[in-house]
Amino acid sequence: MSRPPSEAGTWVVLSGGSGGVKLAVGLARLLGERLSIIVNTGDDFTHLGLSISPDLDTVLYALAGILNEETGWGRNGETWTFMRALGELGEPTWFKLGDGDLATHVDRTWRLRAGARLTQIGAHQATALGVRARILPMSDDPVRTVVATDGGPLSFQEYFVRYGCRPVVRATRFEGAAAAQPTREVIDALSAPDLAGIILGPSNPWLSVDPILAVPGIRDLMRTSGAPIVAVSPIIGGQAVKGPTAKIMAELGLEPDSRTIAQHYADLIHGFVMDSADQALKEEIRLDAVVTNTMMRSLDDKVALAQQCMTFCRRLSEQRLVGLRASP
Ligand code: GDP
Ligand code: FO1
Repeated sequence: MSRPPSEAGTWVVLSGGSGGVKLAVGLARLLGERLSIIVNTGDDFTHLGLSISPDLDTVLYALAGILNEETGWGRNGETWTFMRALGELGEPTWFKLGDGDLATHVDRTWRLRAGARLTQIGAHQATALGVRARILPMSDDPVRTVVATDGGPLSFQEYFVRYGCRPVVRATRFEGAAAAQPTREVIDALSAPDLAGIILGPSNPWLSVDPILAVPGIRDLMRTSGAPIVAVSPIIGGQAVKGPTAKIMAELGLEPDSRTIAQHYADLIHGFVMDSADQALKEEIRLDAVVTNTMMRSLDDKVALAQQCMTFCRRLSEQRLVGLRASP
């Protein structure tokens, strides 16, 4: 596969566990260790005594090239002896932990209990699996996404996995966020003097990006970084590529389209990337917008979209410099 020339400087992408991960894979191909991925930890939970961080796992496996691309979570070539034995003991089996995947959670759990920070454990696992990009949990403090549904509040994994996103969502809240702190690593990534751009991946704004932005300080760090901020729409032609984003938007009384996504981020971003299928909506977006293929099926698609986002950021930076020079 041909590799387009990468741009200078360091870059940050914000990601959940699906659309954002695909873009992160493309960016990592171009940038290696010059990329920091700030990952949602609102989906984290303790299950069977194990500390599970699903989005960190998915980013780690995807960048290490061992993600199960069919499910979009877990490792490829996985075996399930542990789950079968767990079922024989009458224990809950709704959340599936493959034998290889189990090692990630056991490693995380004992290291946390020994006093390590989630960030340090992520770095250790990334290095062990040969990942050069920096995978950064949004915080080392616990933040837990709670989904308020018609049937009452549900923890995120109950809503998402146990009940298959079927309950009607009325609101989301991020427990612990107000007291959480961004890590030193996140602060450093967002205040790097050579930061060239910040990209909000095409993740679910309400379930994956908002928890990151809810950590006090992160929005301000983004704004004061001086770097261009662009968001990629996770909605294509009024539908989510995967998962409940469009369903949740409708349940929250919002039009499930790219325009609504742009509005959601309008006070934070400088530019918006939307799919060619939504060309007709471009004029209604009150932001500088790039229309392109955002459907990432192949590695080439991921790298191409990553390159487009970087070129867009570069253009936004240059425009701002020209604007500054032109102002009296
Ligand atoms: P989650 O943590 O599993 O919910 O994953 P994310 O929040 O990172 O991503 C969910 C969103 O990814 C959904 O809204 C999808 O529409 C979007 N998505 C998945 N694949 C693609 C893709 O190839 N292109 C775009 N534009 N969005 C995608
Ligand atoms: N998603 C499922 O739909 N079913 C599962 O049994 C499941 C297990 C699982 C184990 C480890 C892990 O890291 C992720 C896992 N996921 C599973 C994915 C996951 O919980 C969700 O896709 C995310 O939280 C949303 O990003």
